[in-house]
Amino acid sequence: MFEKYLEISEEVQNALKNNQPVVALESTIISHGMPYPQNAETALKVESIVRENGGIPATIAIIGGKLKVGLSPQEIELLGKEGEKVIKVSRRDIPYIVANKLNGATTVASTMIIANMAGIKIFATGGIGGVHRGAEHTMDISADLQELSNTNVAVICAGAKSILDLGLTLEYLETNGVPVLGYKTKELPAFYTRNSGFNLDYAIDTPKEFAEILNTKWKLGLKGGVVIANPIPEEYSMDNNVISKVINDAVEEAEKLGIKGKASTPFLLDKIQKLTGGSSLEANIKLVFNNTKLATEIAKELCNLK
Ligand code: PSU
Ligand code: MN
Repeated sequence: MFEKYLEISEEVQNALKNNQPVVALESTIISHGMPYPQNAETALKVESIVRENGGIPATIAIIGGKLKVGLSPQEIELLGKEGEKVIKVSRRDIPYIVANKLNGATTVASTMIIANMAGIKIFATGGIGGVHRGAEHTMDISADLQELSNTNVAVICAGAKSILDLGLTLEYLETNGVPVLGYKTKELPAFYTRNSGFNLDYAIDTPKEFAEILNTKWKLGLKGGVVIANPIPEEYSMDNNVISKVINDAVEEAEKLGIKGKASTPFLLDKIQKLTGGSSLEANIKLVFNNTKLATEIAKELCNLK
């Protein structure tokens, strides 16, 4: 059915066939999450981190209407260079972009969908979308959360930025039956910082234990994803007061300008990077590397269980 729209690179196909660990990677983070050239450089470095740790990277995007799993360095460079000109694609955007043979940068939600079609279970990124502050009025809730409740892919992230209402995000995930598991922590990390003040139920100490939980969930037929929350390494974490102030200013400005819908998250990310003079970008890059390494380790353990 969907196969005619899907294009999996030969390397990724072979890896999947031979039960080798494959790690999915998203492309909205490239086109809309970071400035050029750091975006493309980071995406390429992330791929090499997967390889160094014994896995095969599968960066996902829509290119000329094809759901592509495993991009060439040229395609990654294109997504980085074109930046905001590449359409940000979440679940609802896929049909239009594919039917019109366009390029699209995939969010966590749409990357999960395509990874699942390809048979990839582990996906590394920076942060997930969530329930936005003020969502009780705007109803701005990322489609990422809905996808996590439906699609069997684990997302390794550094929690979520406090551009979101982290408490409501956790409530939403709980309602939808999505496990949120901390790596060696019982506190939801807040992306730039290791702490958020919100408790998690379970701290998991090893990649093997994560793999066992994932395997169990899916063997039981409990559909949906898992959020694996991996705190930013201490040495790269930002000062909580500094980053909270910047985020508050960014959220206030977005409200003043009436930024809404899919433009909201990219606007806030860009504003934060500008207001911190690049130090947040550095933290962002480092935490993505950290998540990539953990994701690869979990992918390896999951292969061992099969
Ligand atoms: N949060 C980040 N960096 C990102 C994103 C979120 O810290 O790059 C991107 C991801 O692709 C995520 C998307 O899936 O933004 C969420 O967008 P929205 O809130 O419009 O669903
Ligand atoms: Mn939204």
